[in-house]
Amino acid sequence: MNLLLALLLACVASTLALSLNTASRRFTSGRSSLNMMASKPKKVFVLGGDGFCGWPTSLYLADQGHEVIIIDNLSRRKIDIELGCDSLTPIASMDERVRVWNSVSQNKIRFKFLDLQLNYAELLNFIKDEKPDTVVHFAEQRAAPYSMKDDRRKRYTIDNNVSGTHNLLCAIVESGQDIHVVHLGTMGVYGYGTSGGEIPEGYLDVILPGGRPTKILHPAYPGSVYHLTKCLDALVFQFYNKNDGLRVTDLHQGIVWGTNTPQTIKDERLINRFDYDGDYGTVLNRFLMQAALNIPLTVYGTGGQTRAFIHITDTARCIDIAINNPPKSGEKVEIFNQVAETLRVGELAKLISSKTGCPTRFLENPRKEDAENELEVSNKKFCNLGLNPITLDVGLLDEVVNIAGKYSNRCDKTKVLPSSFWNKARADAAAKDEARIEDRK
Ligand code: NAD
Ligand code: USQ
Repeated sequence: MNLLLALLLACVASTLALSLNTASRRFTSGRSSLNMMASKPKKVFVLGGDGFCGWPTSLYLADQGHEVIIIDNLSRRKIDIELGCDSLTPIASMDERVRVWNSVSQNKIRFKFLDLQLNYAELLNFIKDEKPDTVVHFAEQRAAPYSMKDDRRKRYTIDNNVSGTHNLLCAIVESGQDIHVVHLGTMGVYGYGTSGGEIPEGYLDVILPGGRPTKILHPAYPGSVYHLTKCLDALVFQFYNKNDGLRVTDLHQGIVWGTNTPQTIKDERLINRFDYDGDYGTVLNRFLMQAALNIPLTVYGTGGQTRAFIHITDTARCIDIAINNPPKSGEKVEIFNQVAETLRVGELAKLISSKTGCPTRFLENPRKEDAENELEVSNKKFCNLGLNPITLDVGLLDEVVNIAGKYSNRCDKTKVLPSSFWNKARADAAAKDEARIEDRK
């Protein structure tokens, strides 16, 4: 590690020491402090359990006593190869991950290779054979920039995500079993304009023409093909819930940050993935990694977009809460906003820059999005069920900076700038962008 990096790490660690004391206490808090209802352990399929959210969640659920079976087609690892990029952290193969976990934990997990979009018959048979109580569904192409890269990736994202979700619901109905589906949706279904008030959890009370009061799904306003798939998923859930009485919880999650959890730190071979590239890296983890490597922070446009955030540890806790609090038979789709707080991108950059001395650079925005927005979000349902979310003030920023510093030799700096553009005008503007041209010199 070079001297500059060592100084940066020391600076971040000391500035945040106070907050981290509080955070680390909460980092290890157990099940009883969270769930108001003590529930019996369940058999849980985790679709997409090899991914950034799915892997730590699978281990957390296993630690809570659930019987976990991961299903994944390992497509995320194939996309790394396709993009010539890799997780900043050296993730072990799926077989090794499972073997190591089963050697350090009493709560064994299993893995099945299966493509949710392409292997319908195998999925149906597996559901019939294993009879899970709950299916947690993470298995989608989740990067907005990748979904906007070109026509091939747009079509892949729609086919993979919408067909995968539909196959799952169709197979559950066909199996005749009463299985609770917990789906990872996104805050992006609401859109990122100014909401003009607090965004409720999924539904709006409206008055139809003629004065009739009713409750409708919040209008969908996607900002990318990826976000569009989550809006389409929501209609698939509504239909199967209405038609077949399927019990579904849709979690509208904000941007996830952090890397490891108390489970993934048990052995280095359990380490979680860390995406930092322009397609899959998300904003807060990217800024922290850039600060650790002294790469100027990449703020798009004015940095005026406000987004919702949640720490990876809370992602896993929220899923456990959702599993333990399923909707009752006959109830409509349950929707939770899975967020801890909202933060403006430019303010985040300013905060990290002031703590680390890392400069900021403003890039032409590769996305078609408002220059700025206000975002207020209700997260009352999870809080009422016992979640006390980690926020940035008491967050685990140094964990990410330390991880980024430790594996800095694995960073390919040519992959940091954004390389997917929402339309031709955005691509043309980027080609003339002085901040990018400077980088190429
Ligand atoms: P990820 O790409 O790291 O993981 C997704 C996993 O699903 C991968 O392991 C991939 O191989 C698998 N997969 C994809 N298509 C599949 C298919 N057809 N069959 C079987 N497996 C398949 O993504 P992530 O960051 O862990 O996100 C998980 C879910 O959470 C996604 O649905 C995403 O939309 C949602 N989400 C993520 C974030 C975030 O910040 N990461 C925020 C909000 C919501
Ligand atoms: N941004 C920058 N600089 C960067 C990266 C991003 O300024 O280097 C800006 C973007 O322009 C955007 C905001 O930061 O305004 C968020 O971008 P992001 O890439 O962190 O998040 P997003 O594309 O919205 O997608 C991520 C996950 C997705 C999830 C979503 C939750 O990849 O799976 O659904 O967060 S949410 O944003 O709440 O919809």
